[in-house]
Amino acid sequence: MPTGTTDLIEEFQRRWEGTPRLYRAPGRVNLIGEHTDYNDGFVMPAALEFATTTAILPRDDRKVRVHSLALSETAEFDLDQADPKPRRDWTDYVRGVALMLERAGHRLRGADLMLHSSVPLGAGMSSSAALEVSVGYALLAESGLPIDLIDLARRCQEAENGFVGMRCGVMDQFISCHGVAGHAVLLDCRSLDFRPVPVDPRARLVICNTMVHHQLAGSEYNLRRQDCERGVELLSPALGPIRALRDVSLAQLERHADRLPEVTYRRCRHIVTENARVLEAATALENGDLHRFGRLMIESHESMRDDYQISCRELDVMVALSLPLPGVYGARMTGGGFGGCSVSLVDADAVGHFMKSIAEAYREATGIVPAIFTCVPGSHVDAVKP
Ligand code: GAF
Repeated sequence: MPTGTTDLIEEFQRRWEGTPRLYRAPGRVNLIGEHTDYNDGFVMPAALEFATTTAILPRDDRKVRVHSLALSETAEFDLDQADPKPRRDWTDYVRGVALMLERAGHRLRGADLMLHSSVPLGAGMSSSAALEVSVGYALLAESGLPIDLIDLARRCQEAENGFVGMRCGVMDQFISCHGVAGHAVLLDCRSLDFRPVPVDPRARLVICNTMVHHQLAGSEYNLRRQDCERGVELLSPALGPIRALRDVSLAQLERHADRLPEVTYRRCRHIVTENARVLEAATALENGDLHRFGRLMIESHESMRDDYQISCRELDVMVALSLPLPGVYGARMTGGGFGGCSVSLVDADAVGHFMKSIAEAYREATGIVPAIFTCVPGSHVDAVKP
């Protein structure tokens, strides 16, 4: 498995002729604002240094051949195929992105692609968005087409929604397209206005991978989205025309709680309070108030555990074991939920001790060896310089 760009080029040349160009797109960690993106709300992710790299060489026809190094599998499809159907495997991300770009009017060239990713798969670090964005960017660039990063993020989201069948929001694709090194990004998922927020150098972000991934993640995700839509439907007659939970305040939600079934009310409460937390967290980080930021992370985790019910035992254990350790400002699960990672904000001087202690404590509590690493916020999708 190649790790460097030279290795990837050599692997490509072992399979196909010619010298490919490389494009890399990062995965992400979300600092706060979970499941708010598809409610037109606010999120604050950071791009990771882990990334998916696409090696690409354009062809003279409209065929796409794609090889995944991780899976040692090759697939082939034709850009002219009318109405392609999903195959329910990894190739859907590639075929879905090509399809949505074409439908949006981008006439792509056929190409040979080879994929390599350092984003851990299924760990909630957005390996699928990294794959979509690197493939989409590579196809556009090698077709000689102009690249609008907002449009690319939207087309990649459409590929998930309309082809893969995951009703995700735009956060993951957006941060892969707009990550800023050393910064988190505060994003308004309705207007797509965004503002980079520097991550305070006195603290580090530590990602703790529980190493568990529960199968219900995909189906429960879409159910949460339905719960939110139901909330909007039931609140609308009382609140006037609202488009999304983004338009509801906590006071309004409480005033009209009797219109909602208990579960729907709790789902809505997570979204409404989480939106408020994201905005406050951005201000806290900008003001260097790490204690306040950490407190908001903790409240966010509690809301996901109790109201939105997307945590799991291992994530709760990881967060509970993290919080009492010296130098920890806050911790929470990150990403879609039902497994994956937590993210902790830890004093820079305490990071070494934290990483060792949390690994031991989690292994003792669960019998699972976790993966623990510090995260330096990385940059957005780009061509890899030769
Ligand atoms: C997944 C989705 F892809 C995102 O759009 C977002 O909803 C996230 O879960 C939860 O915040 O990563």
